[in-house]
Parts: sequence; structure tokens; C-alpha cells
Amino acid sequence: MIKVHHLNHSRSLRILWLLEELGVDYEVIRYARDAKTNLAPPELLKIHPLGKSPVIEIDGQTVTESGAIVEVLCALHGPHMVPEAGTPAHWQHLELIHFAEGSVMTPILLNLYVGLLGEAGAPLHPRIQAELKNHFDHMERVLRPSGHFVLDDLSAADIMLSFPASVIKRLGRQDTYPRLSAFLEMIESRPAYQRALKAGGGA
Ligand SMILES: N[C@@H](CCC(=O)N[C@@H](CS)C(=O)NCC(=O)O)C(=O)O
Repeated sequence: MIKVHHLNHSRSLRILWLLEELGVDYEVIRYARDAKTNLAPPELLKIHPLGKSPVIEIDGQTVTESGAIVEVLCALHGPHMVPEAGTPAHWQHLELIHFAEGSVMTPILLNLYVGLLGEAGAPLHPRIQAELKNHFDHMERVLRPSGHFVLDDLSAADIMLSFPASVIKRLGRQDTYPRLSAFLEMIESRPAYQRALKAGGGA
């Protein structure tokens, strides 16, 4: 049985959602963020030295990094969620899987942390806002008329990009990004996503 170490309000919801879409049995171990710091509790350090979520345990091995976890789960249980290897759609899919953690999360996290500095962070705001716009504009542009990022059905790239897309809503920028807003509505309407939310304790 696959174990998922899930932190509330975090990227690990993507893993629960993927498992629900794949119809794979799994066990969720829930962790709550510290009410003051919003950080993960120290119990997660016992699972992996980084102390972050998501983490899965599968066949006696611990795997971290959302992108890697998604690839492992799709290889084992969901080849239909990844375009055929060696095709241009596959290369684009790979690019977006990496973009989701390796690129767009940088301005998102900078915005969050530098925002905590108040006025002291002001010199950095124009660059951070420009980079947020750059990355969100790219996502809006790449999203296909079908409402998916690659080909015309749900893929692992849609699952990975659901987290950065959700930040658009948190920042109140839905009007600027109508395609991404429709993408978020599509996600929320999926029964598997709703089951994942429930499995994660509502977040
Ligand atoms: N690149 C990693 C990021 C993992 C990560 O930073 N997770 C956040 C949740 S969104 C976390 O555990 N934060 C709690 C903390 O840093 O204390 C992945 O995609 O899995």
C-alpha cells in the first residue's frame, strides 16, 4: 500500500488527486502546519531529512519531490496520464512538469517571502511582479482551448500545474487569467479532486 505524507494547504494535494484519478489504493498520513509559523511540524523530519511534503513510501522506498512522485506513480499505474515517449507532446509534457516546480515556483515563493518584509522588500517588488506576470502569462498562453496543458485530456502536467495555477486565485488575479481560472474550475469539478480534498482533511 502506498503511503502519502500529506501537509495541509500544500503541494501534496496534487499527489492525493493523482492517486484518486488513477484509482489506486493509498493511505494518507496527515500533518498540520504550525499555526504561528505556517511551517511543517517536526514529525515530517522523521520521514525525510528535508521535513517537507509530499513524501510517499512505496515498495519500501521513500520518494520526495512532487514531479518525481508524479512520474513514479504514472509509470506504475497511469501511463495514460503521460504522452507517448519520444513524441513532441511528451517533450512538452516533460518541460511543463519541470516548469511547475523549477520555474514558476521561484517568483511565487519570492512574492510570499519578500511580501513578509513589508517596506524593506519594496526594491524587489517590481522584479518579482514582472516575473510572476511572465510565468503566469506563459501558463495562460500554453493552456489549450480544451482546457488542458498538453494534448486534450487530463495529463500529469495538468496535475503538476494545478498548484501554481491555484496561486492566481489566491492573489485575486482570475480576471487577468480567464483560461487559468476556467482550468481551476474544471479541476474543482472533478470527483477525484473532491475525493482528494476530503482524504487530505479538506486542504
Ligand atoms: N519541490 C518540492 C517542494 C516541497 C515543499 O517545499 N513543500 C512545502 C509544502 S507546499 C513544505 O513542505 N513546506 C513546509 C515547510 O517548509 O516547513 C516538491 O515539489 O515536492
